[in-house]
Amino acid sequence: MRIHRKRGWELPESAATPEPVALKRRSLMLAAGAGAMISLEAQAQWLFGRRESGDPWQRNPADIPDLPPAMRNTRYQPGRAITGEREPVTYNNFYEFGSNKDIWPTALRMPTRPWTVKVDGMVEQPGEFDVDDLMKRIGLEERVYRLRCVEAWAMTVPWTGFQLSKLLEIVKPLGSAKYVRFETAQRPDSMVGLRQSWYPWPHIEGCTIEEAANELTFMVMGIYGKPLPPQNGGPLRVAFPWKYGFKSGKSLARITLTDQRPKSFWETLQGSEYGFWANVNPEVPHPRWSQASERLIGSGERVPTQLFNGYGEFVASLYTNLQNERLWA
Ligand SMILES: Nc1nc2c(c(=O)[nH]1)N[C@H]1C(S)=C(S)[C@@H](COP(=O)(O)O)O[C@H]1N2
Ligand SMILES: [Mo]
Repeated sequence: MRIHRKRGWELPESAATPEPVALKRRSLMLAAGAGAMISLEAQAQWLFGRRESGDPWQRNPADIPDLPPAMRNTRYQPGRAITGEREPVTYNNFYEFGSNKDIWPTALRMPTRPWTVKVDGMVEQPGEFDVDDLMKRIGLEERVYRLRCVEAWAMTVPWTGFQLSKLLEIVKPLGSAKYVRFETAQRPDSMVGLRQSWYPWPHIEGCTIEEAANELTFMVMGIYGKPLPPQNGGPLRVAFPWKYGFKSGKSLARITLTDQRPKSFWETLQGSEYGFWANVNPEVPHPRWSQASERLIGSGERVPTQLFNGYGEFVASLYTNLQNERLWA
């Protein structure tokens, strides 16, 4: 298969944090609880891995199993504070549920289990995978990634998931596969935004096979150690931390390997503003605003935008022979 991974970038196992982050968080809670007289039941809930029943932005723990503890991969350092837990799960872009940022209560009505994702097209071993089986088969890790929306806001988010390349190893892309197409599920019962028929549903996004195989491309199933809620693209979404957020398709139903460059949802809507590559670049303004700085959700602080959102060491080499392409927006 045509997947070239830069082995030289990989760190020895010993460089990763040996401690499951979820457990660490729980023992911190216990330490706090000792002083604050948190009830025994509350402490037991943390010990046994139950989600707080008071997380209104999560579906009922009875519907979705807890995530197994995942170790944080310290190879990816965000270089700024993690955004407070509440913001990333209550400030979202997910047009299938509506075009404002407050869609989380609507999105929570979408059941995310059972859920399968079809992987098809130019692969030796196509299949339809149950997401929980896939997670057990591949294993999970935590990565703290910067997230940069094209609208010039940003967050810093601990995602739990697995590298997309590991799924590609299972399905074995054919030599003819040049692109990967990501298709979001269409669930008209809960996705009320689908009624806005002027949008080109389903939501499609795409990347090259080299981008898909890059070590940064991450399939996300959790956030802050908890199952990924629907508003963030639960149960399974992709994350390209060096690209504008709109490239990261949510609640995926299908992943297709193809020799045709996928035409994305946003490109179809407004190709002059939202192109295929959409790599973050502070020096290339959006037609209607500057991309030189970004606003951090939570603190409200304005910080300079970084080329490739700060991930150039991992991805710049993907683009050296593509000078004629519109790489930035
Ligand atoms: N299916 C689908 N995926 C989507 C979107 C969408 O509207 N529909 N919005 C995108 C945009 S514009 C951004 S910035 C990110 C936001 O992800 P978050 O809500 O987890 O921060 O999701 C992306 N993925
Ligand atoms: Mo976005």
